[in-house]
This record gives sequence, C-alpha cells and structure tokens, in this order.
Amino acid sequence: MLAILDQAFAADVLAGLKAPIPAIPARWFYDKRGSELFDDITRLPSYYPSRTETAVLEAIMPEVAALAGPGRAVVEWGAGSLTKTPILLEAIDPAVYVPIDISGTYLRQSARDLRDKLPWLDIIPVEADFARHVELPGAIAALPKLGFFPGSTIGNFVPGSATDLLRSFRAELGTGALLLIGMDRVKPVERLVAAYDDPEGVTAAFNLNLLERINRELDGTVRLADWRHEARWNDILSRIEMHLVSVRDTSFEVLGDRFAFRAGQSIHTENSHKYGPRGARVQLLTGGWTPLKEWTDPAGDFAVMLARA
Ligand code: AVI
Repeated sequence: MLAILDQAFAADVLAGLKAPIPAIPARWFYDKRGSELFDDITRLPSYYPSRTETAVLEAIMPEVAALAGPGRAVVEWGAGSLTKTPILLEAIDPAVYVPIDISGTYLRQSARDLRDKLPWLDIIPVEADFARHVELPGAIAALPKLGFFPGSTIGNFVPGSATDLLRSFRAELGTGALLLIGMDRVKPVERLVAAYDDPEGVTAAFNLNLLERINRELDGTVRLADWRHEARWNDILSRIEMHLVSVRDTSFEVLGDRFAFRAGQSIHTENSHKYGPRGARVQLLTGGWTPLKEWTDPAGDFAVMLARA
C-alpha cells in the first residue's frame, strides 16, 4: 500500500504521462535528493536568482523594517532558507515566525537550524501544503502580519494559479497585511537558458532525478540514458520551460502501466515565469495585493516587491 503522498505522486505521474502533452508538476522534484540538488543549483555561477535576491534583500532591509515596523508575525510559505530568511528576521524585529512547509522533516530541521541562529525568536512551524489554504496558528491571530515568499517561487505557477495562490495568501493573512515577494525579471534569453542549463550539469541532474524518483518510488523502469534535460525559453508565455526529452524511441512501465515515447518527444516538468515591471504589478494586483514599493539589483535582474492586502 502506497503512503498518502506517494498516492498523490502516482496519480500526478500517471495522469501526466497519459496527457496529450505529457507533463509532471514541478513540486515532485523535491524529494531528499531533489532538495539537495536544488540547494546546489542556488550556488551555481549561472543561477543568478538566489545570490541576486539575497543582495537585494540585504540592501533594502532598513527600508523594509521602517515600512513594516516591529512586532509582526512573519509567515513564510516554504521553509525558509538560512541565507535569506535571517536577513529579514534580524532586521524587522518580529513577534513570531511561522514557516509553512509540506515536508515535516525538512520543516523541523530548518526550524532547529534557525533556533540555533536566532535563539530569541519565537518559531511556530506549520506542516501544510501552501498550494492549498493553510490554517494559521490562533496565537498569531491578533498580530499584524508580513508574508514572505522569496525565490520567485511564484514564477513556478502559471498566471491563473499564481493569482489563486496570492488570493489564498491574502485570505490567510487578512486585510492590511504586507507581502514581501521575490519576482525574477525578463532578461536576455542566453542568460535565462544558462541559468536553467548550467555547464556543470546540476540542473540536468535535478530534472533527471524526477525519472529516478519514479523508478525508486513507483516501480518505474525508465532508462535514464534514453532521456536528456532541456531548458527552453517560451517568449509568448514569458517563461523558461524545463523538459525531459527522449533521445531515442523508448518505452517504460510505471506501476504496471506502459508508456511509449518517440525520439524527440518530451515530458514538460517545470515552468519558471519571468516578469517585466508591469507584468509583476499586474500579477500582484490580480492576486489581491496592492504594490507599495519595488526594488531590484543595479542591473535590474531580480525584483523584490512589497505589497499590501
Ligand atoms: C524554486 N524555483 C523558484 C526555481 C526556479 O528558478 O524556477 C526552481 C528551479 N528549477 C531549475 N532551477 C531552479
């Protein structure tokens, strides 16, 4: 009998492989190996978003602290990275920090690491899938709130789903809450593709790990050598797409179902939308958040936006 999470994984994989345009949701990248590979990605020279956003956050914190004021409950969707989250928490003097993550193990580990780093901070971890409505702890009900959603994770959602997600953040935090969100900017195609197809091959390993995970967890018989990683810029939809492309005619089984792919056919595994200044504001507004202020690095590669519900 498969565990509950495995059943959801199985359902998404089987439905995704049977679809006319085969696709598997990007959230399944993040098993233990996938999360480690993602950490490696954030340190790659060609993957500019993490270090650029960190530099922007460091530069703007005095201003954010002045705008937000002390005593807020900081709610972060996705367990915080120890590089970015402390920059915010050390600057704004919050009353409590609420990290939300689907993986209890990962959540507890990051809460422990953060307690070591910021022992004065009250941390209330919440184990939940932030893509669904999350019930926040009653203890923070009366506090003013600041939502934190860095990393341009919003870009992994197609615009309609990003709108739904932002609206659910608004419903969780309530009117008057603030949101600090990272949104990656459109830039020359070569740089975008290099960020998602690094010469070191880490992003390729991250993408291919999805097939390994299918083999490990869903009795898959996928031959890894029959697949390669591809990052494509989709100019009309303003997004980088990651695909797994079959290099030859191939077939495999997943949980007893057989799938055949022709050479050159692909499985679409991720979208990473990039925003112009106007598109970023429109996305926030349609999600129910009024943009108050935005900052970028000097080159304009990555934006951090502050908005009010
Ligand atoms: C988590 N997310 C914002 C990353 C991105 O840039 O879309 C995931 C990623 N995929 C490949 N590289 C990084």
